[in-house]
Amino acid sequence: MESKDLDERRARAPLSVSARAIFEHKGCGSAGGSGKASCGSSMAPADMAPGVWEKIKNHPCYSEEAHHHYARMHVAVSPACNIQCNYCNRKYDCANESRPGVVSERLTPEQAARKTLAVASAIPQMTVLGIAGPGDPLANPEKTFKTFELIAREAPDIKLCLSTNGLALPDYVDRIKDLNVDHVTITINMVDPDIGARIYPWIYYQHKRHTGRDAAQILHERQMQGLEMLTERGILCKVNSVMIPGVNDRHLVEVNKAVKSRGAFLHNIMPLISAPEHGTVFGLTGVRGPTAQELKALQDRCEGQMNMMRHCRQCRADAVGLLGEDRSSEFTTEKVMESELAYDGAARRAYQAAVEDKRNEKLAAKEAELESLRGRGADIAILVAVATKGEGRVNEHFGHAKEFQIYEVSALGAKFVGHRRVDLYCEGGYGEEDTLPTIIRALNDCTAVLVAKIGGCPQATLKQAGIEPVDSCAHEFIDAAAIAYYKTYIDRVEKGEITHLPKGDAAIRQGAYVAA
Ligand code: CLF
Ligand code: SF4
Repeated sequence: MESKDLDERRARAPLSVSARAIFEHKGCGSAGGSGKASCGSSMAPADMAPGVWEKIKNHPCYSEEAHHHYARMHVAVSPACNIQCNYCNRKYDCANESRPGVVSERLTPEQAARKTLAVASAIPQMTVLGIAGPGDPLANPEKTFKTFELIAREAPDIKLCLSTNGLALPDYVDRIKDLNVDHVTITINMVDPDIGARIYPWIYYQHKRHTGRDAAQILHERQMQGLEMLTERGILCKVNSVMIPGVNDRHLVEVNKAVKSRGAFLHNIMPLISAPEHGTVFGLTGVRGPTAQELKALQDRCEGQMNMMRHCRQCRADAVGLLGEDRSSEFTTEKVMESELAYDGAARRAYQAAVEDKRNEKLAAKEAELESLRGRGADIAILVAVATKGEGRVNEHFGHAKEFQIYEVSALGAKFVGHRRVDLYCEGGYGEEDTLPTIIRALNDCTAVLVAKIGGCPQATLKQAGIEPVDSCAHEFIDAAAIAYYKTYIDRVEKGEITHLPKGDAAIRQGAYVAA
């Protein structure tokens, strides 16, 4: 009840100008297929404040379309945590941003700054430096802020980003603002302390351990306060929520409303990854993760309210590269300390200008395909899976894909709705027949899979499973290829060659990701 009162008071409170600009932006998903520019294009949407667009356009997490082109890196400088989540095992990274079962290499702030410069030299499209673990960055404030200070001085073009459980956030908002940290993620899994007590066994706050409902109440109030303080200062806030079936799955709609009313820009609902071998309370007590369709249904339900992020890869605390790829093994401390730094701001700007040209080319291709789609297939929506290694193109072989991107295609166009991690089909040049069933389970709700190339054997097995393999669009832009496939699908339905049938559900891979 206390929480509800707090909610109502906050909902009535006036929003700052920047918070209102965010609040009033109706969401990327709603504009996706209309043909007008959205968060998914390289031009500012008509309904978004230009200042907000400047902050998100090259951020791979805040803009879905940017994540095909721009990379982020994390530095693991924050080992300690001030709370306990039932989906976390402290042997590993913070599962608020990382999948359980992943261990990152711990760095000092000086090592972290050197690593950032090394990565910025080698990967000119790396635009964002995030601190997201392995514990909570604000439970390690000196290490976190020292790292940001060093990077702001040495590489001012890199955006700074922070992810926190929010408990200590109100104490550090002014420091975050002073350091020009434009993006802060808060993991908020509940606004009802009774539900919170099922997720958080304890928190450590003001030199005291709190447990049960009391702990969840404090955490909730600190999270809401921190979110409001950030949005009042014009700092973009993303909220991560872990969807825990049977615990907070229905409740996350309330969370969505509460964070939207406080000016959060983006909501990222992530699946619980839960298996006994992770050693977490949820894993050991049989709390399962959601299926792909359960996750999508919840994200769809919240999408009318605000921008939903669906491309999160729950990446490790030392992740490097495009979302979905992991180049952290190329930048170990040993390699970074030995490497010659060649940070060149002008070269980075030139590279990024070329990336923007490609983005605009991609947008033009999508618009052209969309135009040819007008009025077709009004009530048919299908999912297609895509094998890609970046640049928004169908450019990966079926057997080399570690994940497939999922697009929902309808008369409104193609919309990114998620991704599915899979085990590699092709190892050492040979197809692993054992992995095919797991790939099919991950793509079971898809009508087709668009790939750059695919062998005869997996083609036959996919067809038997009702998933059409398509390699005729190799190296084309994804949106345009997906729309083109949709048109051929509708043609065949209209001619009576095939029958459009609803598809089943699909599985989200529960194993911890291991970098290749
Ligand atoms: Fe890192 Fe997080 Fe910043 Fe992105 S990740 S701190 S906002 S730069 Fe992104 Fe990775 Fe998902 Fe995080 S895909 S886990 S949402
Ligand atoms: Fe683990 Fe992160 Fe939760 Fe801390 S906040 S207990 S590190 S998941």
